[in-house]
Amino acid sequence: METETILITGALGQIGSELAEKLKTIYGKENVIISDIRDPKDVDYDGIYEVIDVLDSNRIKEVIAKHNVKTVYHLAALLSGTAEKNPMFGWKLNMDTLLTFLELAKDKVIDKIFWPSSIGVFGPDTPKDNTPQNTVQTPSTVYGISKLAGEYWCKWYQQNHGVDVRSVRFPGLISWKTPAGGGTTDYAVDIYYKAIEEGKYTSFLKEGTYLPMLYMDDAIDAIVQLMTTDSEKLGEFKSYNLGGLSFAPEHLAEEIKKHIPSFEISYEPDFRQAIADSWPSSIDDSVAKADWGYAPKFSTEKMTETMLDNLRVKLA
Ligand code: AKB
Repeated sequence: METETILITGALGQIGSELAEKLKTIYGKENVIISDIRDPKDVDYDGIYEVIDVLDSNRIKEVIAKHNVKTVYHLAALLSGTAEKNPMFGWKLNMDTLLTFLELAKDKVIDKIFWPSSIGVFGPDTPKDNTPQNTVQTPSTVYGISKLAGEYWCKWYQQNHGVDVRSVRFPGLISWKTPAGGGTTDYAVDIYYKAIEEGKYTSFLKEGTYLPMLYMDDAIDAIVQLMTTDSEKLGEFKSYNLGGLSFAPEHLAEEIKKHIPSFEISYEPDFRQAIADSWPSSIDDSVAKADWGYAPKFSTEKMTETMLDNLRVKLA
């Protein structure tokens, strides 16, 4: 693997904390710079940490110059639930910061960008089952609007300035190392914590709410695969649909009961129900499979076992 210096923004979040470990094993600890807004004294990380507020483009340029960064994984963002509560800040954070990195790539300061989009780009008029790569996109959330606009910006910078930017539309991501924060799919992480801590869970989405989901190991493998694929194979910019799992809260409850028979689920849907209802239930990822060999491995059964085994140790 060719050595490159990498910067990850929002690196203390759910994706970043696991991506950083993976990239360190591939590129070496000295070549992976992680950044977030947290004070360094509150950060427990084995490697190079820089404080970056991603809205401060001068600070970004300073860190990029200091470490001669060539590839950026720009993960800092507000998710669907939080952005809906704070729309102006959600728009600013999600859009301005993407444009900062696209401009830096246009000016050849950096060579390559990974930027996550989301199933949030789809909306109530989108076909719900096996949602195709190219289809109607009518997002009804600030988050979804920002991700869809971001996809078009990426395409524009690629077509007009030759920027190498790569992207996937993440479904809900499930992991045990770092809790999710502010998303509509977060129930599928919270349920495992509460199963271990309290033996019961009140879901903020109602029974029968099917959403596309993915276990974090598969998501991290997808990022690495996409970023190491020859750009000729990818062609015109697209943010790739990623499928994997599709389930509703009661299915996770059934799986958890196989390990914790007394586990109980109840339902108190909140404002996130409307967001979930506007999103797909399952995703057609045939384009990602054909273009760069996307191949998720985790089933709901294997994911549940892995989550419970690891959380039992973590929460002990
Ligand atoms: C959210 O729920 O906002 C995210 C997403 C699907 O992009 N997890």
